[in-house]
Amino acid sequence: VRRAGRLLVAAVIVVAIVFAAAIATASGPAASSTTASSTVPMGSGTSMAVSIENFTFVPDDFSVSPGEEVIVTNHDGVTHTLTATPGASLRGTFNTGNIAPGATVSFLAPSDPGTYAFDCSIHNFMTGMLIVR
Ligand SMILES: [Cu+2]
Repeated sequence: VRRAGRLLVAAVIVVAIVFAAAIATASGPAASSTTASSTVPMGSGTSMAVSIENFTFVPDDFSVSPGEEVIVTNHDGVTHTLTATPGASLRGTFNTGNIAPGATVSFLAPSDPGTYAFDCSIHNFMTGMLIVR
């Protein structure tokens, strides 16, 4: 009877070990997927929409995350650009190039936090400020 009891205890221990291993295995993938989502670059999955209307950037002052996509749509009948002002910053630059009437162009914000002045390289009186948080 004692021997059967010891065998039962041993069997329970084995079952407990196998069960614990199964739990550890099951929680493994969940833990690694959490790690993967935290390594997604900042700004990914989000974007900032900017319009150009009546020779004005709307909004003309906005904040984005480092590397966030900025989508610029030109609603005017003439070509515009959204271009980092030359010399405004040594940390990064951006330029949509020419945006034809009705067209949409996107670019990625600089990765270094700071304030970046921009204008339309065709109409320098069109100005704005991009802030990377
Ligand atoms: Cu312009």
